[in-house]
Amino acid sequence: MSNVTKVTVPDIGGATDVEVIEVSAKQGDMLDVEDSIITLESDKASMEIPSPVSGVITQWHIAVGDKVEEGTLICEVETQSADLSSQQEPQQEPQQNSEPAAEPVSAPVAKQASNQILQVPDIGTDGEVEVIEVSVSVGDELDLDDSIITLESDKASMEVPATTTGRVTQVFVKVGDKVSQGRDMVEVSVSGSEPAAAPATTPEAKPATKPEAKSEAKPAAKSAPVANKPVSREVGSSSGQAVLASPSVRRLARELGVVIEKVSGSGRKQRIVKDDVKAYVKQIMTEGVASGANNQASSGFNFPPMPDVDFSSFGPTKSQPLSRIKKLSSRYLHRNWVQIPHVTQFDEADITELEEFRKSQKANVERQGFKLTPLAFIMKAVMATLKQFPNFNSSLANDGETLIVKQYYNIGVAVNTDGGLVVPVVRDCDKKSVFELAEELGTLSARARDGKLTKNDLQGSTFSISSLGGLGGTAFTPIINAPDVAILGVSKSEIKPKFNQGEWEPKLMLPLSLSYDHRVIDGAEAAQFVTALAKRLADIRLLVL
Ligand code: CAO
Repeated sequence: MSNVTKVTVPDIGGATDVEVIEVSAKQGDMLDVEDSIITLESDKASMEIPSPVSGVITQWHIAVGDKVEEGTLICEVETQSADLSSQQEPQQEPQQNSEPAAEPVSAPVAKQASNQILQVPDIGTDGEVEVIEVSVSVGDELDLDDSIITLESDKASMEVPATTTGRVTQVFVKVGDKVSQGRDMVEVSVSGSEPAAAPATTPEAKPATKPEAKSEAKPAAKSAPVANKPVSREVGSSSGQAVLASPSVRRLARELGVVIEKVSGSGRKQRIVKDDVKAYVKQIMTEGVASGANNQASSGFNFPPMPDVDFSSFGPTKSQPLSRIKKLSSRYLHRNWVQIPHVTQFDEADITELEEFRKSQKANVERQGFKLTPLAFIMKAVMATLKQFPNFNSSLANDGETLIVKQYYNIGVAVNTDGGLVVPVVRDCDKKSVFELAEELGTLSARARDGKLTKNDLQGSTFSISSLGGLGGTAFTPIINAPDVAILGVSKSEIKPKFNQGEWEPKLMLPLSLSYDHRVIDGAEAAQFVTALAKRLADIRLLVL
């Protein structure tokens, strides 16, 4: 026998006017118990509402953008009678849906008269939850309700807001930490002697949105509004593309008029953080200014849009999302390719002698736990050549009128990883031996492939090298890694006959491709640079000078 069950919004902590940001089902869909049907977003958290019954949806009543509260009718589901008895309970006893991971409240503990430690509040679980975003740093001025950290369990993401105003003096948590209730988050120096938000520091002061005691809430966790999927997966655009972002980030995006699906997330699992939204806006603004300044239309940059092709009309297709690294790097590669006038100078270096020496040292080096490839020698030779031609170790100031010549030598090395291309930086190459460079290169590329590079590892290059020598090819045109002004491409060495004093001799030749910014470097200078580099590589004695 079938019955129709009205599925309504369960207890969401007393919140009203909560926006529906995602609708995951429609009329005619077959639902299982706990299937997510809608996602709600309040000021402080987003939450999925799971179906309390299984059956077929006969009527759907909710749309994205609707404002709902406990009891709002979501849909009508035709259920089998067996379901009714077992599954309607969560609807019938909405108070069990307590402590939605929404609206967590910090419980500051007085440390000194004017300092407070804000701790992780009751987050509706005894287990540990991962910190996926830390939104404050030492020195930040906190306002009431400013987000301090964002937590993510397998069921929900939630922001923990400040319950006091003041200046952050210490941050005790970092991204990746696993925390539970009571863990210190930050220390805040509160101006004035009284804590600004004293009422929120006690459990009694929790907002009316959390009427139930914690002990009542826990058993109901399974049927609580935070369901079995990460709640911050949102589908808010016509593209239907899912993105991960916390409520405050989405709010910021909305305030700035940004379609959040267009932003590349730099956080874990491609989560979008506030800085990503800001960087996106900055990029749009910069492009706008640049296009205005350059008068694109009259300078031939008024491109027609890319054709919108339905490839499936020609044959079967499969869509797969770009990796996070590819999404991020594609923006910068495109910018650099379009905005920097590139020229590539090709040459070859005779590395016959260098290769003999390298092979003689290979086993010795490998015993020490790292590899000695031609690249370490190339870095050493590049470094010396940069000293000889300082313009290659510079950046063009944004006004386009000043060259900033650097007195330090940091070489960015392109590393191919499963996720895409990254360019970690080997610092102070002028102070390192070939062996030290080889060892550091090995460590950095291993960390790159394990996804363990930090932001710092990727910053501060003065020149870059992209080596495809281990893979093959005779030459290529690398894209300049701005704000560097040049990049050296290295291809696979090959034995070639070279004419020497009336004799043909077999020589191991290394192909070099130097791409340079023609606004900064003239062709003659580039030819001189590569010639000098090739000379150094051909005579390893010059490398020690
Ligand atoms: N010619 C011939 N052989 C070469 C060579 C060259 N130019 N460069 C390296 N090799 C050899 C190495 O000696 C090694 O062989 P042995 O183990 O027998 O010595 C083998 O090729 C593999 O080297 P490798 O690639 O592991 O090491 P590397 O130091 O040359 O490069 C790294 C390290 C991290 C740069 C490289 O692994 C990598 O990721 N390259 C890809 C970079 C990339 O994708 N660039 C394109 C960017 S688009 O602009």
